Amino acid sequence: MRKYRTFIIAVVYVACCIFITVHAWAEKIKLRAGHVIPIDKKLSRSDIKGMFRRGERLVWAGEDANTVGMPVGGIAAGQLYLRGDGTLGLWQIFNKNIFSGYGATNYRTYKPESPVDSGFGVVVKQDDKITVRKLDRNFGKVEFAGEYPVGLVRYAAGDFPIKVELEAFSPFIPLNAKDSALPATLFHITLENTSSQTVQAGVLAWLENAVCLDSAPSIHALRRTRIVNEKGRAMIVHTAEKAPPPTAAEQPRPAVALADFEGPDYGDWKAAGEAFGSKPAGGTLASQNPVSGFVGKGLVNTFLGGDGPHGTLTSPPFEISRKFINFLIGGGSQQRQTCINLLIDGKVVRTAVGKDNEKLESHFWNVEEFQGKSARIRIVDGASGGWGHINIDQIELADAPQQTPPGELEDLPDYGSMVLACVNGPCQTRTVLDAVGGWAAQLNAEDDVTFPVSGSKTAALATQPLKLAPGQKQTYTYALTWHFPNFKQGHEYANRFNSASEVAHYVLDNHERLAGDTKKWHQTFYEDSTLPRWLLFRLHSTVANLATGTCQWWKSGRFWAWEGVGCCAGTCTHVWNYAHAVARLFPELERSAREMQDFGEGFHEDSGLVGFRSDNNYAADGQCGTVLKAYREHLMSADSAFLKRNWPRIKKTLEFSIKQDGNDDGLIENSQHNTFDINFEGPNTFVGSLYLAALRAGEEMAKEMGDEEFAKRCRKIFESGGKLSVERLWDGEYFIEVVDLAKHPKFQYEKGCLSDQLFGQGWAEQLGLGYIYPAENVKQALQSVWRYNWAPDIGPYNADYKPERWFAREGEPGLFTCTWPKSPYLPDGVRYKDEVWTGIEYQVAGHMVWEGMVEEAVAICDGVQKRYHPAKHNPFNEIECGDHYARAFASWGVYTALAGYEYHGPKGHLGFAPAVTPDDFRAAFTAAEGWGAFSQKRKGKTQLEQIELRWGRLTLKSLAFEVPENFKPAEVTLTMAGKSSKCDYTLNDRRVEINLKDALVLTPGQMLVVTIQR
Ligand SMILES: [Ca+2]
Ligand SMILES: [Ca+2]
Ligand SMILES: [Ca+2]
Repeated sequence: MRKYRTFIIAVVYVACCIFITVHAWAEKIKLRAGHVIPIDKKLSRSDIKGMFRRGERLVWAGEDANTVGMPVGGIAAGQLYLRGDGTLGLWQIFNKNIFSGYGATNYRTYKPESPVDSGFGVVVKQDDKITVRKLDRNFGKVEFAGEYPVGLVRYAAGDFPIKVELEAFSPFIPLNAKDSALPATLFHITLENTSSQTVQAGVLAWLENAVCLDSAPSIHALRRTRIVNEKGRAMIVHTAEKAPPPTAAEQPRPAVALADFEGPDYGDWKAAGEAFGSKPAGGTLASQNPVSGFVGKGLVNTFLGGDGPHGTLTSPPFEISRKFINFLIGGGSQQRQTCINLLIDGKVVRTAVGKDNEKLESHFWNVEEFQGKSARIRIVDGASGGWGHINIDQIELADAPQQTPPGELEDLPDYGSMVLACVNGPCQTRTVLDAVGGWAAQLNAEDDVTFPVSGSKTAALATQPLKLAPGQKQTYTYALTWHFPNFKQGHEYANRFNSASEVAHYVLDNHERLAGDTKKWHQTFYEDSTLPRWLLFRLHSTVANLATGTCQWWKSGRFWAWEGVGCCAGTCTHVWNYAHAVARLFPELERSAREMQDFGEGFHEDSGLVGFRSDNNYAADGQCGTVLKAYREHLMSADSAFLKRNWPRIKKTLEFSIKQDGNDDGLIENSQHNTFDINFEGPNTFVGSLYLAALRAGEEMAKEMGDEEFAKRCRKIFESGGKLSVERLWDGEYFIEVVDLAKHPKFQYEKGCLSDQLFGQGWAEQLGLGYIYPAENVKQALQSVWRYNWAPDIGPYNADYKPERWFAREGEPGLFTCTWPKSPYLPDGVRYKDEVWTGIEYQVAGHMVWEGMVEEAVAICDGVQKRYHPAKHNPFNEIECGDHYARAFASWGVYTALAGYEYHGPKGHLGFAPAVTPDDFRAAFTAAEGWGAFSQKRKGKTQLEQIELRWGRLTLKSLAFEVPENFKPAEVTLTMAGKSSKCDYTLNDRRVEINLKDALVLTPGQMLVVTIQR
């Protein structure tokens, strides 16, 4: 529990004090001339007041909502976006390996695309005329008001009698991972008649058959779409199946050669740029690995002069006179960069890339749908880095694919099923579609239809328009579900379901509970809280990363993650050091990562090394963090089973770090690989504080396990380390790194101010482990991070010091990784020094809250919120090395800090010490088996605490709260279920701790009231 805290917000004299302190500080310190980050952040009183205002739900409309892509699929079930206008986008649910980038290009403004046709529309029948208005940006006034996990879009138009509210979400119930990991999205569409006359209205819903979305161009199969009624539900069921063998009449015609690249030049193909030269290659080119698999003596090979050059090679127009185009392809795998494209009317309709392999392999496109059309082929080399070239040969038109398909249909990653189900049946689809006419008449309403995968069909469900009186509302419920089980490690969801239909029935059979619990969480977290609504939005938005390509939940039960979507494998220990959200909301997922990865596959029994990507490699920060995470996972458990099972390996993990320390003095001084993808080469408090916090966690766990000897050893090393760190690493204002720059000139920070210098202290607060350095040093160092590293506008500093990757633009605020405010800037210093990472910002902000720097903490979060305004960037996609970066899960550490949350599941201990508005505070909390709302009110001589359970169960054996200064409790009363009793308590400084004689177990709806009387 924190002992010093800023309680009063935006009070004039506080602002004045800050102003005065800042000036006194600025006079004392001589800043390096190039350090252009202002010490006075010039936050006005009204700025601060605005940040702390409770405020309303955030709403964005028009262009402002353009970039919105809110994940609305289940945890680890792919990545499906609800876009700003309520349409669906992205659709990465087909097990395709998506690499979203190394970060350099990710921070850009764009609208998420949609490769699948789907949507909803309002059907209105007036004067016997039936019309449909689609729920999209063209409806009229369209507002996005989604708060993860519940998407919300409102539609209204002056020329339309119906106002619409669309809710879209996947069931999301903290502590119930399985029901939150459904490959499903629920839609509630509420129509309201806002006119003065009765209107007949209903809903039209449509969904394309996108089964085999990626493999369709290169397989010969059929899509099948059925419209069925099951359990009173109208359902579109999309599947795919094998195509029957060709009949005699369909016997293949002879193939037509398009190009074999055997001539002395490219003939009538036109080369542009440098990469293709003037003639086909004769095989392997200079300094290239051996090229094989081509036919004859010539081929297209753009490794001419290495990977550097770019260019294109374009065929003359030809008629697509067969069902397939066959060719051989090798080289780079970059989409749009090293590819062969089929162009019709100048548009790319088919594309293929290599597999980062010089060997050419056969590939084909199914072009049945384009037969008779004129087309061209263009081979593209637009890449310069590794594998920045392409190899092509032997292009022909044929009636049969030259290659066997990429596997049996049933084994393809995108083979499976999709369902759109409506509970408001029965539908009158054909009648409605025909009456509407136009585009609607093209929609498919047949009971059962099969067609080649190369074609596309969109099926529809339309409800019969019903009478709506003026002011009357009607809600329609839909479930979109998918089932694509052919993922390399399998999907957890496929253990429970065999098809999208099964998922749909499960979701709708349990609709009331699944939707009810999801909305109860939304209500508890957003609606009932006293915290600023925008801040709640920000801190919960990152949780959406769970429902993106970043996270996987395997068939084995193991939770696994990239760092960002498709980038940097292996639930990296040092990136996940920052992540708190998953551990607090779905602790079973984090426990599985500990047991099945860190203390499982990635654990080295001989040494205690935890391979930081489940491999053989050591990361100093990740190794220490693993011990901290293990303790946190224990705290979030209902009993000690997790600790007991894993203790031997947790202890070995810590012993590995102690071995790095070498002499038990509490300082690690050897080479320390870490999350900045470099090694620190001397003692520092970034790794050092994590090490000391890990020793404290080790001490606590050893005590619980009855290993007194190890507990004592941890304590001793910890105490020495804290003392020596101050002696050797304290520069008077913050902690530095002691390193010999002559020996290690690269990647050190030495006298710099590293934002993460107190990372382990922040962790210690999260886990109730207390101070690891003297409180005054911690506070001053954190002040220094604020003063020296947070810029209200990153522009001026980044103009001089360009970051490796831009995650903030001129005019935007941000916290730099590392600066050198008082000593020469180290151009070769710590990698990523000039970048802004949201994960570090949340880590620092969370710690600031614990140390009483609440305004600074909230200002940092406000900076993130400003950068991720949807006019610029998708507010649900915080970027670092790739999209939906896992480090951003650190936001939950800010949330728990704001509530002053402390919890020990096996001990049944729960405590709160709100950091904002402690006189009237309310917020959601999670525990090992249940969640609910905590509230605190202070009035006169009474401090009232209410712990209300809303889901699951909560076992309590002890409680802790914080009273104001000079508040001397005289009596503490517990009330539950109408029964009150006085109880014993202890008072330590401002901390009131209550030990219950008998454990209490709260069930949903029950409330425990604690009255502390002065
Ligand atoms: Ca050839
Ligand atoms: Ca190239
Ligand atoms: Ca040492």
